[in-house]
Amino acid sequence: MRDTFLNACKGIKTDYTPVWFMRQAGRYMPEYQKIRQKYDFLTMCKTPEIAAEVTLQPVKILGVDAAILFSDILIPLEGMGIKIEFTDDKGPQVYPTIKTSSHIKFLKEIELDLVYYVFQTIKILIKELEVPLIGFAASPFTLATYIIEGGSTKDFINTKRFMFSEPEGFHKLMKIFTDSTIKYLKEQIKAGVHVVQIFDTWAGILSPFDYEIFVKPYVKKIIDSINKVPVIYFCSNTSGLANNLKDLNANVLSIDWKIDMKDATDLFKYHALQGNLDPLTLLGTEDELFKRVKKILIHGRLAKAHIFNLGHGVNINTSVDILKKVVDFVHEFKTMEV
Ligand code: 1CP
Repeated sequence: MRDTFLNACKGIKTDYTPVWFMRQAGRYMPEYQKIRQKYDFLTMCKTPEIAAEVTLQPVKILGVDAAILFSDILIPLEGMGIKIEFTDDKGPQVYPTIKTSSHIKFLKEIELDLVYYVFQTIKILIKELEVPLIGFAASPFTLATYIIEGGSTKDFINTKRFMFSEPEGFHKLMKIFTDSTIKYLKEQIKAGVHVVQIFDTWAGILSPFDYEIFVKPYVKKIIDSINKVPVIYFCSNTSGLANNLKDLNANVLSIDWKIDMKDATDLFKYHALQGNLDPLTLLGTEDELFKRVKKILIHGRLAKAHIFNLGHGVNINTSVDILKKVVDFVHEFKTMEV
């Protein structure tokens, strides 16, 4: 197996910078669209042969250094008594919603048998892959936003109302998600994933004060209970939360583009860093794009170890050819003059 990515996760300096992209499997890719026209998204996630095939697409087409399990952060809810649906217009829909403490009874700790297809997909993949496989879960807070709001949101009003009016109930919810997430990730590791990533996509909507109270203790518990494989923690608003993230025990911090890579290497000396290209630079000219890619790579050399990635997922309008050029550029950069 090509182990450059795995070494970087362990904080070992590598002879070239490994690269993969968050949301590297998805609708920007014609090969994905071809399968997606035949099946809805949830069917794709629940059919191990299809999920495995889609996981492999970016590895084969782009030549990235890691694969990420094709699934979704909301999938574990299916094992917790909650129904999920993905609609083309409104995005994910979740029900019943949990808007107050009195609704917590709808949620039960995860039953792994109900999401067996996730572990089957992993077992297929580890036989076929020549690069490491990343498993994942959402942080309890990010997952909670979907179950409280009933889907995607822009303002998080219900989430914050719950949090600030019934903090004890909110903590109870976080605890259920934390215990289930640990079980879920450990089962992915047992099935064979080489690394796990925790997605905290929405933690950045909180003040650092509230991050400390409502997010960090639970993320910390998850990270500290995973000791067989490296852990990557992705959190939006890295710059605003920098002081809060510093002492997390994750092997890798995945950072967004709102912090300069050089500043990040000063702040996070003991973590390997992953990131941090603005995904929408991929929609601009190659000249503008590669100026930024190069700058990130140069500063990434100052990190304990660096994995090139975006600061968030690939946008649907991105060209496959451009992504492939970025992969080649990152791989060849070691020999370039700076
Ligand atoms: O219609 C389609 O084809 C489905 C689009 C799609 C895909 C391809 C969704 C719906 N999810 C996924 C796959 C997915 N989601 C992966 C695996 C593929 C890969 O990375 O290559 C992963 C890791 C996720 C994780 C995920 N899902 C996150 C965290 C990462 C991030 O982007 O911040 C979040 C927030 C979701 C929720 C989600 N899934 C899908 C949608 C439309 C949404 C809503 C996003 C929102 O609320 O704005």
